[in-house]
Amino acid sequence: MSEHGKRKASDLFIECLEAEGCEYIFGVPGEENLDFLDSLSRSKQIRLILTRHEQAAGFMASTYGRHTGKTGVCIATLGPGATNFVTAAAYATLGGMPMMMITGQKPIKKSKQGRFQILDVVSMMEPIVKYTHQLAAGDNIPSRVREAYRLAEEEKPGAVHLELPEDIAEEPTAAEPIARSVARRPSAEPKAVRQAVEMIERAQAPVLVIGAGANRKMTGRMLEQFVEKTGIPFLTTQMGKGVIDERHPRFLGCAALSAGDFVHRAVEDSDCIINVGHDVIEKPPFFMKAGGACVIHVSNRTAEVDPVYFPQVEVIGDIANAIWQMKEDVTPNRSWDFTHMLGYHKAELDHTGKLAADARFPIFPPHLVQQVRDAMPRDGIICLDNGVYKIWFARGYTAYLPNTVLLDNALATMGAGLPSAMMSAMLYPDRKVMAICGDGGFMMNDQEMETAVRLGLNLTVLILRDDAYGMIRWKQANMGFADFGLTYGNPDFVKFAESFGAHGHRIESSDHLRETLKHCTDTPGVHLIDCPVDYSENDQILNKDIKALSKAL
Ligand SMILES: Cc1ncc(C[n+]2csc(CCOP(=O)(O)OP(=O)(O)O)c2C)c(N)n1
Ligand SMILES: [Mg+2]
Repeated sequence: MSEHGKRKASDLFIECLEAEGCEYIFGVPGEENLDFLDSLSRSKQIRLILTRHEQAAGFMASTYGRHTGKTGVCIATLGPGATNFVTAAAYATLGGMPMMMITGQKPIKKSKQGRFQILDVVSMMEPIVKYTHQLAAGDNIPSRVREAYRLAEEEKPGAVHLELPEDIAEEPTAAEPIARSVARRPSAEPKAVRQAVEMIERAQAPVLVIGAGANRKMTGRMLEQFVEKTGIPFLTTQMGKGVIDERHPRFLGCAALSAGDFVHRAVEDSDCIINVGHDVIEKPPFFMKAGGACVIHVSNRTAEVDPVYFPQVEVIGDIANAIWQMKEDVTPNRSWDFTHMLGYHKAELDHTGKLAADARFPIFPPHLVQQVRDAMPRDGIICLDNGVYKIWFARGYTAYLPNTVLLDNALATMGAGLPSAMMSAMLYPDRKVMAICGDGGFMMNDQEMETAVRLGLNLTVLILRDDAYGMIRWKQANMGFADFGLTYGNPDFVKFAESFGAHGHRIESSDHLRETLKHCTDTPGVHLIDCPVDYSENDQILNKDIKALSKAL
C-alpha cells in the first residue's frame, strides 16, 4: 500500500470480496485478469480453483451458492471467456442460485488494439443476469461489489456480472470496502395467513405442494411440523425434492412427468392446493382450471399469473415463517381422510418396486436408481446431469434430506452434473458424493476430470451409457418419428478415466454394479463407472404403463 492508503483497484476488489466472505474463485484467467490474479495471489482467505473450461467454473460457483445461500464467484477473461459463462449464468438465474461472474476487458480509457476479442459483454449478459455492470473507476468498486452481492442473494437468487477492465484494475484508489448490512426478510401479514388458514380448514382434501423456492432457506423443518400437526399429505416438484424426508408416511410423490402419473391423480383428488415456493421456471406440478381446486400461493413473491396458474389467496413473505404462522393458526378438520389420496402413492411404490427388482443387463433404469439409493448413506449427495434418467431418479430415488438430490429442472442444461458434484465434494468432504450423467452430458464437461483429480476430491461419476442422446430418442419415439440422428460412439471410459489419474470401472452385471458402487463410495479418489443401460422400455413405462395404471385406480 502506498501513501494515503492507495493501492491498485484490483487489490481493493479482492478486499471487497473478502469482506463479503468469499472463500473461492473458480475460473480460467486471461491476460486481462492478470492484475486481479496478482491481487488474489496475496489473499489469505480466497482460494483460486482453476478449471479447464469457464462453463464448469460457472456451474461450480452456482452450486456453491445453491448449497450455502452465499454467492459463488467465478472469473474469466473478456470475449471468449465471457461467452463461455453464458450457460452457467442462465443455470444460476433460472435455478435460483446466487453467483457472481467477474470478467476482464481491454482498457476502456485508451486502446491500441482495435476490437480484437472485444464484445459488449455487459449487453450480452443483460437478459440472463439480475445485474451487470462495467466498472469505470476504481473508487466505485466497493459499492458495485456490494450491490452485486445484494442482488445475487436477494430472493429469487441468481447470477450477477461485473466487468473489470485492465486499466481500471491497475488504477490507484484509496476507497474502502462497504460492509454487508444486516437485513431480515419481511414476514407474511397475519391477515393473509388467516385467510389461507380459513380456506384450508374449509377444504375437504387439502394437499401441500413443495416447489423449488421452498428448497432454499431451510423451510424443511417448518413444513414438516405443518404436516405433522395437520396430517395434510405433500408432494414435491423435482427441485423441491428432499425438503421433507420422502420416507414420511404423508409423502405422495414427486411430480417428474408432466401429467398422468400417480402423483397427479392424488392432486386431482384435492380441492385446495397449498403451493409453497412455486417457481414458473419448473414445469407446473398441476394445472389450474376454472372451477377446479382453489390454490394458496405461499412464497417470497406474488404469483406470476399464467393461464394455468391464478391462485386465489397469496401468503407473501419469508416462507419458513409463513408456514410456521399457518401451522400455529390452523385447526385440522376432523373430517379429513387422506387414505384414498395416499393410496396412489402406495400403488406407485408397488409398481416401481417390481421394476426395481429387474436385475437384467444392460442395467434397467429403475433397478439402477434403487442400487444407487442403497449405496448412498442418509446424507449422501447425488448430482444429476440432464437426460432421461433424471425422470427415473426424480420419481424413484427417495430423498431423505434437503440438497441431497441436486438436479436442474430449471435451465435443464447438460454438462452440469460433474461440476456440481465436484463442488459438493469440496464443500462436504465427509459425505459421499456421486455425479450421475448420461454419456452425452458427461462429455460436455469431461475435461473437469483433471480438475477433480488435481483437487484430490473423493467422488464417484456414474455414466449411464446408451451410446445416444437417449432423452431425445425417447421423445422422438413417443412423437411417432423414425429413429434418426441421435446415436454416437463413445471413448473407452475406463481408459479415459485412467488417463486422468482417476479409477475406471466397467459394469458387467447387476451384482457387479452393486459391488462397484460400494467399492467406489468406500475408496478415496475420483472413480468413473461406465454403466451400460437398457432404455428400451422407457417409452412403454413412462408414457404408457404409468398413465394406464394410475388412471385405473
Ligand atoms: C446443453 C444442452 N444441449 C442439449 C440439450 C437437449 N437435451 C436434453 S437431454 C439430451 C440428451 C441427453 O443425452 P445423455 O446425456 O446421453 O443422457 P440420456 O438421455 O441418453 O440418458 C439433450 C440433447 C440440453 N438439455 N442441454
Ligand atoms: Mg445417453
